[in-house]
Amino acid sequence: MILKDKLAAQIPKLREEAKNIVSKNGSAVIGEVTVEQIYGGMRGIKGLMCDTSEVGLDTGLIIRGIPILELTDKLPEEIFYLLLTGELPDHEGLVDLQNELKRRMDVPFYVWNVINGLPMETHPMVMLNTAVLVMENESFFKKRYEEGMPKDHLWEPMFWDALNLLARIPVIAAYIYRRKFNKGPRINSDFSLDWASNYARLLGINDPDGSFAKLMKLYLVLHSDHEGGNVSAMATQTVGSALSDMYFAISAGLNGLAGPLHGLANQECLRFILKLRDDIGHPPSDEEVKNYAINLLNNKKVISGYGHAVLRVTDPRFTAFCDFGEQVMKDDEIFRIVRQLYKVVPPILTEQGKVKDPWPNVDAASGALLFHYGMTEFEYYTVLFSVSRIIGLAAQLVINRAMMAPIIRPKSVTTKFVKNAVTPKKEEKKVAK
Ligand code: HAX
Repeated sequence: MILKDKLAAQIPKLREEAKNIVSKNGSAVIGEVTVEQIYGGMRGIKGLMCDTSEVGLDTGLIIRGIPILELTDKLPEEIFYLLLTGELPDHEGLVDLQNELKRRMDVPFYVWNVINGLPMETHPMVMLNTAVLVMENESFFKKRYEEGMPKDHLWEPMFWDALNLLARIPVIAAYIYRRKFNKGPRINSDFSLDWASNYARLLGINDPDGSFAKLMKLYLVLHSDHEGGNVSAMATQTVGSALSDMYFAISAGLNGLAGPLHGLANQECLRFILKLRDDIGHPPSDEEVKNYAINLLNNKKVISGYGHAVLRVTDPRFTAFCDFGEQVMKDDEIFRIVRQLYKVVPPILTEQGKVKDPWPNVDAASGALLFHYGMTEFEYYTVLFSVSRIIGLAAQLVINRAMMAPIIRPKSVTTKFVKNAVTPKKEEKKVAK
């Protein structure tokens, strides 16, 4: 397979490069850790390797050197290829990858049984994660590891696990949507379609002009990766570093993505916009939106969709969604509120002075666009995010095994240790006098 051969050809050079960097500069200091960082979720500590993408404070997501706004016309499959190899595929490479995914789309029957056995009240993220975990018995990685495959080859079964999971995940996710929200029976795949367009078809959303499929392509590209330190990426890579297989590792990441400060924020964000609309009771003026936001902050609530642990500018992914909205649904009432919030919230958060990033993140716009197409079940939105993010999580897992990355095991410290570390020693006290 073209993608796998390309990766196989790159790996020896990458390993050599990493080995040289460490042997020549192993003790070089590239950062320091402050007490504030230890107590503050390790924010800003440089302690993880991730070459698939980076998130600059003032640039947002850059995938393998290409800003995300230059990738909005690409297919998610192309992004997977790019994440793994650092290059976009040519036509042959893309078709080869698409054919591999199509060959692997069949979902084992027991997955349907397991999903069907869950209570209807189950959150769609639990359905998705259960389906991922239950397929663990099929892991090539696990089988090869148990057979004693040497460490330097283990990336290969991880790669095949990634393809299987990527191929199946839209089929499973679409079924979850249809079952959970009584949308009718499962729809069959159309093998002539690309990965995202087929997912759009399987969801069964009415799409006479094909713009919902376009939104799906954009959505699945924009959420695909966000470097290595976010909750889902770090959870996935930590679990993977114990040589747990792809299914265990991705499942760990999805559990993190299901948190309201991370992937669940898109559900919370639309809930917030709909409540704003209902509470105000008519199409709101900018002033009314502003007062509503101020009132929320006064009541110690967060404004969903605003702020970011790393970014300090408007998230370019928000910009990409807004551009799409401007073209397709300029006068939609919910999309209008998204634009009003963008106008009034950043100055309020800036004035409040507490928030480090007063700008919108990716979740501030995505839900409004989905809502426009009648996908009003916002509990499902994090599943969409997951389908996309699995592209990046899987690529990172393959690369980390290719690089034979060691088990992740940072050192924790106690309060006593911190107190001792910040108390001047006797000699220092004397000098200070
Ligand atoms: N509204 C109100 N207050 C906010 C805020 C917001 N949107 N964003 C941050 N703050 C507050 C924090 O709660 C914190 O308050 P305390 O000191 O009282 O605890 C203070 O401002 C400083 O926080 P920060 O350093 O600026 O932000 P963090 O790195 O701690 O947190 C979050 C980043 C994204 C979690 C945060 O901005 C937030 O809760 N935003 C709203 C939820 C959201 O949109 N999440 C989606 C993020 C994107 C993502 O990962 N998607 O998957």
